[in-house]
Amino acid sequence: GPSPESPAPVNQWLSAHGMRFGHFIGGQFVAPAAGEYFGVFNPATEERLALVAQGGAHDVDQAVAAARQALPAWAALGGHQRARHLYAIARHLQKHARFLAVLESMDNGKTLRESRDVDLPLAVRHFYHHAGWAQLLASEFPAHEAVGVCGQIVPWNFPLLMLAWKLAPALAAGCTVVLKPAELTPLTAIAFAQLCVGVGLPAGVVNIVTGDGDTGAHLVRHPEVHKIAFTGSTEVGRMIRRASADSDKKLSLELGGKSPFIVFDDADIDAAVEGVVDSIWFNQGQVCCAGSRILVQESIAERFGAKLRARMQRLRVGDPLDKSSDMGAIVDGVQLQRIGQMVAAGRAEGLACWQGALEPPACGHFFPPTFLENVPAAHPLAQEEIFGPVVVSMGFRTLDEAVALANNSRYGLAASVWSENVNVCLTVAAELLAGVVWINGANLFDAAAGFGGYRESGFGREGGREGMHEYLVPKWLRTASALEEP
Ligand code: TXE
Repeated sequence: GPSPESPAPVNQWLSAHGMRFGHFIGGQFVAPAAGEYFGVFNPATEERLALVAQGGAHDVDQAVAAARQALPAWAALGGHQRARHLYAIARHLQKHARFLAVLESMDNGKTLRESRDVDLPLAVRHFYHHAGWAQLLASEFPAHEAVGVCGQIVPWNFPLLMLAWKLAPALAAGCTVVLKPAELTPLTAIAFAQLCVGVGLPAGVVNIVTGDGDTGAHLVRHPEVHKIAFTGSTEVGRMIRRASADSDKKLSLELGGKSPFIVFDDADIDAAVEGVVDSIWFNQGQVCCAGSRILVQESIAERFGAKLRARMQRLRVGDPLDKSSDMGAIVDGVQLQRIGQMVAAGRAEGLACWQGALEPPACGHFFPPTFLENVPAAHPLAQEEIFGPVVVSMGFRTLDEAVALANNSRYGLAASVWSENVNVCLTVAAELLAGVVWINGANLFDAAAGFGGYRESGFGREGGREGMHEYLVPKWLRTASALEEP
């Protein structure tokens, strides 16, 4: 088979920076005020990759000050000039795509096949798409202005892609940004900061402050930040709502999910089984819109289960840089333990549990593809986000029962419907409480489509026209005119 991708270019880059990185503020890398750093590890090897600055209140203040200073000129530049910057960013991401994909896989544990074929192309596409919105701003959003300085907080599951989802619309709208990457995976954001220097983005337009939840909390509380965009856990999303309730901040939250994957008896079963692979074993299941709850019509449940179990056995879990790996590592030991505990609890209760092969690796945080069959609808495994490669299934008889089961969740991010009958698909889609419904497919993303949730999956949309609204404020402008007087 193909030989594993070499980590050498990434190791050279890390060494060239003494394996230590400061914050990116006002166009420069600066040491953290308190002098504190934290370790960032490769989840597949458990090696320490680098030390990264722990952001404190002073660092956040400096970054917000830089973003404020850069705001008037960036907003005044106009959509056409800003579009040139967004195109330049997109081109440079493409130029460095291979390096960034390897860096992402080493930092996060996702397979290189995914970082190379999914994360990087989608991130690039997001900047190209939003360069288009920057150019159309004057005609499509004539009476709007940029919301101002934005604080953006991203999770560890798609570090660079979530950065792109946050930055591209903000920059297109004319906002300046302080972005905080997740503490587990800050390295592609740091590489992105270097890229901003390389393309000549004006200093202070993008600032990156690394750190943990406390760093994020400083950003959320900062009085000069006009908007917070957050992707992460529902718990932290709630804390952010509370922390910003007595401010004038605009807020968008993209939170957890327990998305249903509904298979009717007339579905193409083989295609649906492949759909499950894309749905829950993509990115080790660490996907907010993962189809983690299979609802399968009872008449085909047994056949479907057998095919799924057979397919699971063929998934290869291993070195993320090996192009023949289907699944890589879980992001860290804490997440691995959480996933293991939830599955063990289900097993102990006697739930049927199937797992794919996993050759015990010498080190690293790996978990096999896992399928728990016939899980009761109210069971924690069927209600709580596991955020790992674990799917549960349950049976249904009628279309109405499928809809009721699908909507029996505190979440409402995504849903997937499998049937060869278009009427069934459209009827079900109309009744699902979900921000996106995929028909005979799963995890299909489009920079032009607003992505976001119902219910406790959050509010606000990222992508497309709806996403632009999150970074713009409408302003009605009129001049008193004698002609209009009665
Ligand atoms: O998320 P957190 P964690 C879910 C998933 C996972 C669980 C825990 O179920 O198992 O969350 O993951 C920053 N104020 N998702 O702990 O803590 C934090 O530093 C401001 C779903 O990693 O929500 C990071 O940058 N910011 C999800 C970001 O928030 C704070 C993706 C997300 O971290 C903060 C990730 C605070 N008080 C996890 N506390 C999805 N929907 O995609 C933390 N942060």
